Amino acid sequence: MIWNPTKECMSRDQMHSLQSKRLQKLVTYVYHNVPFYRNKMQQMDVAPEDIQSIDDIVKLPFTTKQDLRDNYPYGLQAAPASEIVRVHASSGTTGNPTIVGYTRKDLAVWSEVMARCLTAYGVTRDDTFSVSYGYGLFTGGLGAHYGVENLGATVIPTSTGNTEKHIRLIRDLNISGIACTPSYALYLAESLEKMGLKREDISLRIGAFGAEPWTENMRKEIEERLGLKAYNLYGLSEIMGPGVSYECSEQNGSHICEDHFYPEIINPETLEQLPYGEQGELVFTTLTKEGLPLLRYRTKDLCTLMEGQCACGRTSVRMGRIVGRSDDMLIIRGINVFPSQVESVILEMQEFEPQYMLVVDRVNNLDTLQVQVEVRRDFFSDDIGRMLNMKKRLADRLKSVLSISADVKLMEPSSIERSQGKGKHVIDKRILK
Ligand code: DLL
Repeated sequence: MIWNPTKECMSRDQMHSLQSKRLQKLVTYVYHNVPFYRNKMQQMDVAPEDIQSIDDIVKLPFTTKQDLRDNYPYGLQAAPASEIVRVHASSGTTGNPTIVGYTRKDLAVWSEVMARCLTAYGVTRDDTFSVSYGYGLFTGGLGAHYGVENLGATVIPTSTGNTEKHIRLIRDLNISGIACTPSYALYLAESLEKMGLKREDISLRIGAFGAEPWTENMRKEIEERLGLKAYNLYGLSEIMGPGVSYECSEQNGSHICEDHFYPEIINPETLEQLPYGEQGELVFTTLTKEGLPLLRYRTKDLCTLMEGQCACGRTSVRMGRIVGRSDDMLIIRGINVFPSQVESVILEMQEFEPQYMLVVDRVNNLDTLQVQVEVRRDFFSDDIGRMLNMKKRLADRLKSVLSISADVKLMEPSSIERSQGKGKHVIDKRILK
């Protein structure tokens, strides 16, 4: 099923002309309503009339998270305060949070794009859907919530916390779909097992997972343990929240809601646009947003874009999995390492739980990487020979994938802290020193 075939299956020519029209309108809007953009455009000697088609987007300035922080709280907001009906704030460990105001129309677009996602996953009005992203300033909870309601399925706003009660509701209310982070899905699976329940005791069939990077191996693990089909859901607060892109039944990349969010991939060093198929930093322009419209927002997310009609019938550009964020990328002894590479290796081996932590340090001016990983209960033993062998096999495999050696530390079952929101997988002591 397709929620909005007119928009999701539009010909490329029609999409190009719709995007062009919307970009022209957007540029005029921000030029007149956001001094930050007017100044930037004047410095670059670009006027709204110079933007005739979506291809002219390269003439426009980029926006960064730092720009949002520098203009905290409302400096980049384009709509008057009286038009803003909701505010979310993005998480951030340092500096000012990013404040995102939505007009009534923005919220309507958001629940429209979320309904597209859920429909692509196979959710129907007959489903009962648990939203277990955090409700509050984080966009995950309310964003998914209104999408489920718009589609007409039943929403259960479980949020995070109280996992046992949640599992009882999943069982007793025949909850068939769930939206949460992949980390929380695993935590749920573990809690289910601890309660002595099996996946056959519940009837989850669809999962909408996102808000953090996850791998194909993680998908298999979650599907296996919860007995559902796991789909990718991508988004970010600055652009809207969840619903920017979604997987369909083909699961060959995530379809971008391109009529609202125009994607580009750039080389993060030179800032030049890269062709489809090349990996780089993902950039979005919000084509229809009123509250906080952004030109060429640099997400820091690294991935590729793909063109071409999908077997599902949708024509939109798709994005590959996020391999990591440029600010997640660790540089260890000069080599780029992403936590997702480690996750993938760990999950290839049946001995390990998908629970791991990368501890990076600098000893005598040399970077060190320790990979702490939990051994599954069935494989944990006091047979030292067996444990050493397991450790060596993981270390060898990590070395061949990462091109640097890592010290593997085998951890007891349930010893690494679980997350109900976005998982934490890195401790970089070099920064703390
Ligand atoms: O995480 C919005 C969201 C909520 C998306 C629920 C999906 C589901 P932020 O907190 O602003 O917003 O974080 C955005 O999270 O730039 C990516 O680095 C990462 N991210 C989000 N979805 C995915 C995904 C929400 N499916 C940042 N795969 C983004 C990988 C993701 N990374």
